[in-house]
Amino acid sequence: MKISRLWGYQILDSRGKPTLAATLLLSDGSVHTARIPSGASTGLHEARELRDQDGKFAESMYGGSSVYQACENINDLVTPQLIGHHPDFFKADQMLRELDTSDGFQSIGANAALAISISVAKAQAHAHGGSLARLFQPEGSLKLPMPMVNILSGGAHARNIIDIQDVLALPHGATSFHEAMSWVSAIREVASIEGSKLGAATNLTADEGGLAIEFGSIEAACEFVASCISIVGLRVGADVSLAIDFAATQFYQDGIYRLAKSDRSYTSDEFISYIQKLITSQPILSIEDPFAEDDWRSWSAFMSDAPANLQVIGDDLFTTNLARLERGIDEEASNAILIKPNQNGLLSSTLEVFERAQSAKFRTIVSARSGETEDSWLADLAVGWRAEQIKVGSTHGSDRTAKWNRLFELEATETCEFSKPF
Ligand code: 2PG
Ligand code: MG
Repeated sequence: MKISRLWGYQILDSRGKPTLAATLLLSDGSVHTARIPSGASTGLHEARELRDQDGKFAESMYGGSSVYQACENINDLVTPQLIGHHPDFFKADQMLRELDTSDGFQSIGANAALAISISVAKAQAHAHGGSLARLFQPEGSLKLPMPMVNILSGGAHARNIIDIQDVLALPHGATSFHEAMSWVSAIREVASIEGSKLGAATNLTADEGGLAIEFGSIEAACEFVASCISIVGLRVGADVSLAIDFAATQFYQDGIYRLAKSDRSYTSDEFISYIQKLITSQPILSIEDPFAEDDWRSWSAFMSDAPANLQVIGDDLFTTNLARLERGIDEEASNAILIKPNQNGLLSSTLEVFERAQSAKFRTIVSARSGETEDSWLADLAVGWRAEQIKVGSTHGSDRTAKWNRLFELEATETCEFSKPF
């Protein structure tokens, strides 16, 4: 089977913002589309998402956020090189690297690059007669990741209504994927009812389908979610624990961590002590980006004294970049990594980062972005790569359920085990 046609074009994401899709037509008439997500709390070291801030498309109705140039890069530069070839994402990625030798796809755009990578991989899976998950793991039982599910949103995803970005539920006591989802779904519904009692407009959701309920402190937000876990009849800490994404780069400036809602400011050393207290006073099993993306010293200092069972995830710290991960391994900056393909730009090099993390015994959490689409390739990657965990936001919003529902589908139709990382 060969590639007959390939189009790059602009679509809308879950925030109503332009993003990019690529549709590939194979010689057997099958069609393979990849839709690309986009972050809000983006890391400084991510590959470049090309938007039309200047150039000939800057005057479009989207006010500089359109991706027409990235689409044109696909249609004019990439498509002619792929037509007539068998779909092979490693080879396509190699061609993209040669086409744009800059760091992070400054020229063609990482959004354009990833759309090619994923659409070619989807077509390749079809040519092999199976799903994208089975492209990576052709035989044997598949492993479904432990879900990490957003209950409360703050930070850049909910007008800073809480100082941190997410309070998530981690159903580590569940014995199957569907049981884990039934637990977090119940917690999300109870949180909505309890939130209304506090006077919050719980019909309005945040960027990832989570609740945007105002809390004056991180502790109050944690206590609220812990109480919701109890209300549904689950054991806090034994069945379900909390995971926090601080997204601390967002509130760090000139050496100071400033929590505006709590009206507190901390130096790096003070913030290390603050986090140490928080994880002992709250049922927290996982923390993400507790320190800013370039505050390496604080990460290592915190890790040298962290409880052995605490998961410490680097997201903006690593930006799914191999060199940054190597530094993190050397400096023992964390023990887990968030894997976001669009931070990297290519499927093959995202896989390389993933495998390096596994070989260093880092936990792996495959993650969606806050701006998402109805595409579900991320779920297939998580399963095909045997990631331990997955984070795609809340249980609300079809941009989110597209991924959960793909995992339900795999659970129902394939022989699967369930990841138990804790
Ligand atoms: C994160 C992600 C997803 P964004 O920080 O982990 O929750 O957010 O896509 O806005 O970077
Ligand atoms: Mg994050």
